[in-house]
Amino acid sequence: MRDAVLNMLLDNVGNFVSGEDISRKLGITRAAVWKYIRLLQGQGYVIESSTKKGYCLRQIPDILDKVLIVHGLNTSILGKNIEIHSSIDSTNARAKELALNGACEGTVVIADEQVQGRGRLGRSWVSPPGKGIWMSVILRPRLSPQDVPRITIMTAVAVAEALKRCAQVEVGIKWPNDIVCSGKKLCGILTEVHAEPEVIHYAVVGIGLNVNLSIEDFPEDIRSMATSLRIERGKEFHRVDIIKAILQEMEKGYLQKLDGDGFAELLKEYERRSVILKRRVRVIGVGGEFLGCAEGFGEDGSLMLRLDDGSLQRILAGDVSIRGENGYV
Ligand code: BTX
Repeated sequence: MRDAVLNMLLDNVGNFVSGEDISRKLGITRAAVWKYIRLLQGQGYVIESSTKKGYCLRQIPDILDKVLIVHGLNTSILGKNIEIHSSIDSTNARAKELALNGACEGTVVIADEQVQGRGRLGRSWVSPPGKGIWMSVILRPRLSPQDVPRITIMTAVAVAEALKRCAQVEVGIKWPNDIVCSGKKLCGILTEVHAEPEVIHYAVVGIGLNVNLSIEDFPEDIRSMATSLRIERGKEFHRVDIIKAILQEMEKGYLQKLDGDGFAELLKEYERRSVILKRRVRVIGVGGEFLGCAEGFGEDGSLMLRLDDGSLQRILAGDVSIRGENGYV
């Protein structure tokens, strides 16, 4: 019932809704309406109340409230099932568990805090409470397993588009899985799949986006290479607005851009935003380290690297890190 009251207020943000209308529509007493209004106020919603006019939602807090995410979310798959945690080990770990147990495609797991947020290759992802988007999406793509990197590419472009729309920020993409701003890491994407040679059972796409972190929120050893929207734009953002925009952009990409002409178009967009294309980069992999010029990206999401001896090397995203010749980018 609290959610229904909130939905009515959200349908009329900035305008009064009478207590009588709410009580009639929801079939509850005026006293019960007042009880839910008090509850919402206690959760940070600024609701003006007037004995004559009723209730008016004036301000929405930056909290991960499922009602806020679902309200006006015009997707058909992504976000139809949403699980929100105040604290969790890792949203990717939880999403994988759900996917294994048959959770539907488009299930989203979001946490206010992760205590064991994970990056690639066993690295950790700093995910303090209340300040970032730590989210994982379950997909069941009909792609061949070797094309899985396309999902990371699609997600990177979707996040970039969402950030342009919601935070007026132009970000770059650093192959294979980073979103960068001012040469620093703003967001990381971790795509994990459960597949057999011919078929993908599920993919879990984890997105870690630093929204309202200040520099002190990052451990000292990554301060020189990490950033947040707040640091870049000098103001705070509502995480829910960005979550919705990401889900909408991701769904568009998922349905239209993972194969055929759609993917060719997506790759162009990816290349336009790439911060390594036509630049010399250092590739650090299990087999060692080498330098070359990033010439382009393959249909399978691999990096084409021109080595100094003139040969072209195809690098798969899985197990490498990329650095600029002299630093992170
Ligand atoms: P990555 O392996 O490319 O990056 C991890 C590295 O980035 C770390 O070793 C550290 O140097 C640096 N780093 C750690 N935390 C942050 C941060 N908050 N901002 C900037 N740099 C950082 C990137 O892996 C993929 C990260 C995905 C995170 C999401 S969050 C939701 C989901 N759940 C989960 O456990 N992981 C994903």
